[in-house]
Amino acid sequence: MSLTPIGIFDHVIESGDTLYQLAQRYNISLDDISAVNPEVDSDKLKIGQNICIPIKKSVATANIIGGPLRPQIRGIVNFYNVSGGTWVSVEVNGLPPYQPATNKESPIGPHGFHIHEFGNCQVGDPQNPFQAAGEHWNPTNQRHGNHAGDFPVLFSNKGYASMCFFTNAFKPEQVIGKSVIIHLNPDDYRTQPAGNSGKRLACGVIQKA
Ligand SMILES: [Cu+2]
Repeated sequence: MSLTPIGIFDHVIESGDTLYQLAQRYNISLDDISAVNPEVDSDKLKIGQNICIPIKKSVATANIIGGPLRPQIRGIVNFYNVSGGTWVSVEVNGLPPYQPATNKESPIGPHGFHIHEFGNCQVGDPQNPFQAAGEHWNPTNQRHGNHAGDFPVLFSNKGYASMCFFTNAFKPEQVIGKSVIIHLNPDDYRTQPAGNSGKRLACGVIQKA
């Protein structure tokens, strides 16, 4: 994969590809493709040719809302269909202030952030909320750190976090009906099964966009 500006990715033309099919596959219009590929003649596509695909409409989305441990959290996660996997964008407000680790306690932030297996954000026990979301989404039974639902931690900037990243672990349609969870503590990417990332601050059900 070659590097492209944020908001655009490369699709390498394979046998049988047409611009119409690419527009369908990536949930954009033919005009969207033409706008970023002014030189490309749709009747003369060559195998191996690079076509720019603008990232426009997400396939799946989750509205994140804080639970009883941090009610002010609000955020959105979008899942875009890109070549070879999924582009995930997240924006969150209202995260708690950072607190360094002590001998007894993990640091508060950066925040563990994952896809969990069930699309259920019922609070349940207010001291230990969002257990109904289940464990990490781990369809291929990997060790923690390599779960399909393992994401980078969220860095808070005075309560605000924004991040985009690529994963080849799933396509956006596969996570519809699951949930995203933001935790109090960082993920250590080694403790089984959930990375020791502590209580669940916020939850969002992933829905079709
Ligand atoms: Cu989690």
